Amino acid sequence: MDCLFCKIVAGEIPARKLYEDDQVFAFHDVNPQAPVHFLVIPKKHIRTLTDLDEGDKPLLGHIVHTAQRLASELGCDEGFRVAMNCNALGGQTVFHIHMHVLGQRQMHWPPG
Ligand code: D5M
Repeated sequence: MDCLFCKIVAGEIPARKLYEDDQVFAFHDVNPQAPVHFLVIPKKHIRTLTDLDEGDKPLLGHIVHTAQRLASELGCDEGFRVAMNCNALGGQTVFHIHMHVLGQRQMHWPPG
């Protein structure tokens, strides 16, 4: 499959890995928008949030829990932001769902 993030999971493209288990993979974003900026992705290829089905609910919970745990490990307990961009209008550029986690700077609202 021609998917950048599937290739990262498979080890075909290098990434600065933070965590991996049987379901998820977490790595630093190559273009960080904050002092801490990492991505948590499912190992399973899901193109975008509109492709989720009922059976993906536990996986999404695991992604959120992994994001929170790693944010805490990276010193972000004072505050951090999670974001998932969905489809082109939502700003998604890599079509394998991913949760951005940003921290260690003041966040603002609304995002651009
Ligand atoms: O975000 C896609 C994100 O993926 C964006 O912040 C850059 C990041 N990215 C792209 N290629 C890589 C590699 N090779 N390693 C790490 N991070 C990467 P989106 O929400 O789709 O706009």
